[in-house]
Amino acid sequence: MLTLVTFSSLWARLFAKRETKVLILGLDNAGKSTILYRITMGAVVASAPTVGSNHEIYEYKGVRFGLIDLGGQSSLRTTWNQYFADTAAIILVIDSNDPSRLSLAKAELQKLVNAEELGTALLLVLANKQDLPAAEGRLTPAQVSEGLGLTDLREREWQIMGCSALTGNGLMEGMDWLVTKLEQR
Ligand SMILES: Nc1nc2c(ncn2[C@@H]2O[C@H](COP(=O)(O)OP(=O)(O)O)[C@@H](O)[C@H]2O)c(=O)[nH]1
Ligand SMILES: [Mg+2]
Repeated sequence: MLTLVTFSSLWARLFAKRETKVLILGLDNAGKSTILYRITMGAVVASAPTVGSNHEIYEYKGVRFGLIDLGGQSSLRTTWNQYFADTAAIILVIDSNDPSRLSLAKAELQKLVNAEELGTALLLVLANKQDLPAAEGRLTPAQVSEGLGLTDLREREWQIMGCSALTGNGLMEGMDWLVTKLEQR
């Protein structure tokens, strides 16, 4: 009996579907943790600023995603590269309602696209907080794209999607793009 149990757990480990590693990155307060839990639990989960990382497994359209949300405060951003190996995709979350820090986000994006350890990882940019009123300064996805200089990116497959972690709008469209692109690889 004991051998049987041991054998079956070994079997499970050998044949468990490999995780497709996705890093959720962005400045602090962009909405990374809210997006992680909206996607994986379908709900808004109140979260304190992330120290370290949150790791969730999420099965979607046959892909076993390992979603890793890393803390975005400046002291933590320097540790991001420890997670780069074997990354299939990066979800870069932007606070569309924080235009004054868009250039800082662009600088972080430049570091990401120049990081050799990231290889050919896909880049999904989520222009988050689209539920907030444009009249009060919230940028459109096109404005976020322009501010980040996305069209200047060479040799990286990218997509930008407007979304709201509060309503859920746009998030699954982003995941669909990832699944489609991963299937082509
Ligand atoms: N209005 C609005 N607020 C959001 C949205 N996403 C996140 N927030 C809020 O932004 C704050 C920071 O979110 P959090 O997920 O902790 O950001 P993180 O530091 O990137 O992990 C929280 O108060 C969230 O409730 C969104 O789509 N719309
Ligand atoms: Mg967080």
